[in-house]
Amino acid sequence: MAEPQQTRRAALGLGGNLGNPPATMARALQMLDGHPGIIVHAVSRLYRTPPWGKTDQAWFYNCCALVDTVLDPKPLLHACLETEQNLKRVRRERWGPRLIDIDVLTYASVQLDEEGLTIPHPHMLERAFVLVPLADIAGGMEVSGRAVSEWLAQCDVSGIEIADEDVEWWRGRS
Ligand code: PH2
Ligand code: MG
Ligand code: MG
Repeated sequence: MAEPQQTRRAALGLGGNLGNPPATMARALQMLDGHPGIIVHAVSRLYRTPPWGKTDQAWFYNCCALVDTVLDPKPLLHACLETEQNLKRVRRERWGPRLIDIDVLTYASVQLDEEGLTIPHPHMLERAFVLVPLADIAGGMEVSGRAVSEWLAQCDVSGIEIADEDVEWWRGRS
């Protein structure tokens, strides 16, 4: 008989600033939840966030999710990228360009630095648009030696707004 597969908890960051990001992000979370190896355990509130890095672009919507998964880190990343691609393809064909970004932020207590995948996500601890939603669902989680809420306390959160405070915002939306 096959070994029972171990479930690990991972944190994902989702964002977008083109088209209808809340609908696209909701669809992405539904698709991930529908993956045979992934269960969405918790989703943060939905936020509007000023663009970070390249600032002359539209504001983003951002959220974070905790997932339970039997997938190893690389296959989990591939499931995220596949979800992005499915959504982009559908959107491009039917309603013009839409963008979504799904990043693997953490995976159990794994530290990994491979081509195309670094865990914890290398910029997550400097980015309020990651830490604010992540603190909703995993404020006590240790990342690089400190709790998410401690990293957040050091971070500039100016401009960030709650767009939907119902943590079920992603269910039943298309
Ligand atoms: N993603 C980026 C670059 N800048 N800024 C915000 N507010 N939210 C994002 O998701 C974001 C960003 C590249 O992944
Ligand atoms: Mg990103
Ligand atoms: Mg990405």
